[in-house]
Amino acid sequence: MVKTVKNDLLEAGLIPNVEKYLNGLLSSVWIVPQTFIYSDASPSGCGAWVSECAGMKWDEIGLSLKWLKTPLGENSNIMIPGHIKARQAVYPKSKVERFPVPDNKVSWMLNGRSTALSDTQRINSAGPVWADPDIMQEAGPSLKFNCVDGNVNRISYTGHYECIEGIPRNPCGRTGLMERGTLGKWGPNHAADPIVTRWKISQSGEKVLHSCSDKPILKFISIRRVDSGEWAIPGGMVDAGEKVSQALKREFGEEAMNSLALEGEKLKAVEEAVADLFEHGVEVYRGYVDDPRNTDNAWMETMAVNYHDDDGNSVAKFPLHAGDDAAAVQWHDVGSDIKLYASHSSFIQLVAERLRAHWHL
Ligand code: RP5
Repeated sequence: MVKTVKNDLLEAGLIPNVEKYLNGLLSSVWIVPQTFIYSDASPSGCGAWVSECAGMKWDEIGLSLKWLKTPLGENSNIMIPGHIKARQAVYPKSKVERFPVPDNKVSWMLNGRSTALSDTQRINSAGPVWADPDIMQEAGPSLKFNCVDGNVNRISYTGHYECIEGIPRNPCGRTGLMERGTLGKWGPNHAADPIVTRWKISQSGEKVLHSCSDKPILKFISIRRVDSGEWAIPGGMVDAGEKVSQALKREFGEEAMNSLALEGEKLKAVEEAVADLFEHGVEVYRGYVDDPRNTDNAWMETMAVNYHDDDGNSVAKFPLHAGDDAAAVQWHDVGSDIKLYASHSSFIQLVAERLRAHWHL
């Protein structure tokens, strides 16, 4: 069975290193840069999922295997876990419980269920102002998906997504919860994640090498989120009509340098420092985010960009002050044991790979 699917994929010219993934690296649902999303639990469960797909045409299988692009290219071995935090039992900031979705029921191809909300459970349905209207109601307004709708970008980095009776469907499959949740938009919600890095330097001015990997240790700027208390990249939503490059700068300024509380000369100095640093970024990821707020009909996507200060002359001197929805801000060693929000750990791993820095052993 595995062979059948594998051959289909290879014939379609889609998965050059499929062998590796089918032979042991799979666990749960993964987004593999430049390769695919695969819905399965484990190498041993792989056969079960593949059996259920046996006999399906490539197009049908393609509904649960989706292509994503990252600039790191297909030589990257890094797999970005998709759809694990987006299935956590209790929906954030609520008492609503998701219907449990085991790994082999994530795919829309297979029968499964999600929790339908009652009126009292509905989260954010009556607002706030930046949120979409309720399109679930019979006479509800219709929105235009898979395109730029007014000044709202409803195009997904993952490609064309399905809409069933006008309601968009999560391209990574079932989450156990219907509707929009606390996200503002039905369908993709676009964010921008600036990953600001520098090397860890010893007192004598040398790069600090990790004692086991012998690779230099990177540091990155992280914020503690007010909502979940988790450490995260200082990213945020791209506003309607805003360019991603602007959102990257704005979010970093607001969350890591508290620019919203500054004015006059101080604000100007911060804006100039951020503008200088953000002149030369390298995109490391664009695509789906495994965010705990995701639902069957609304999900996070992001573009993550690395701004690396190689000689430590600019970023290291930044006056960091937490602001907006950040409770704290600090430099963290890449590869340390802190757990990061959503898929952020995978984005940091992409940066570590790019800069040949130490990552977890
Ligand atoms: C994550 O949520 C993105 O990666 C980004 O960091 C963040 C944006 O949401 P807010 O911080 O604006 O809540 O999925």
